[in-house]
Amino acid sequence: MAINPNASIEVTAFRWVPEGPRGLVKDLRVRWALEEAGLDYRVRLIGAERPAGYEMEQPFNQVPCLRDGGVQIFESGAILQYLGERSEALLPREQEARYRAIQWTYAAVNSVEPFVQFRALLNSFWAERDWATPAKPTFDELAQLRLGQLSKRLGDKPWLEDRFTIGDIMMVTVLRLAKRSGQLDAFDNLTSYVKRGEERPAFRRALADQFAAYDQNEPQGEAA
Ligand SMILES: N[C@@H](CCC(=O)N[C@@H](CS)C(=O)NCC(=O)O)C(=O)O
Repeated sequence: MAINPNASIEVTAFRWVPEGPRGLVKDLRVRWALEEAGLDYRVRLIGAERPAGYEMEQPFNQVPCLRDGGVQIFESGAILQYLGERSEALLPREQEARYRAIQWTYAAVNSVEPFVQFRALLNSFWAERDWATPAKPTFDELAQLRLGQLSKRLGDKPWLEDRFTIGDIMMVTVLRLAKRSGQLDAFDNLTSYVKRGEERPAFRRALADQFAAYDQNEPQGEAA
């Protein structure tokens, strides 16, 4: 277990969320990367009432943020890249391979996640809005297009490039959201890719730790 209250690296996470988003909150990406790298870290749990000045750490008042000595960054992609620079287990050292990994983190959050995420929101937070149901086919169509292209590119490879990298951490966590909405049903190789990621011991530890926080805490002003 790499969680260590005295560690220099600190990541923010929610102390409690309702059932729906459990296992999908984006501190999971960072926890997973830290576990893969074998780096010690501590988790700062926050609630609906953000700590004073938190928006100076994360301008959108979201999780995750990372602190490591004098370094303070937000955005899970930037955080994964930072951790990749700390550990070759996450990011190859050779320049071309390094950027091939990094490109997939951008692809995951920019080319795939928007369609998958908005579709998931239409099923949850936005479900009661009168525009939610009519909007679903559009997001499904866009998600299916991107997922089909990704499926073709992955083919029968285990990972996006010739080894596991931060690109896979980002893509698998994005695809887990797609899986929840049934968007992966048509893509056997993407379903297996997600399973391969979820079977990694580091992922399992990260997920268990995220759930442990929710199980140990009660909502404090969060919408239950
Ligand atoms: N682009 C950001 C997104 C972070 C994000 O969406 N965080 C969500 C949890 S998964 C959050 O904090 N939501 C609460 C809010 O927006 O107030 C990243 O990848 O770090």
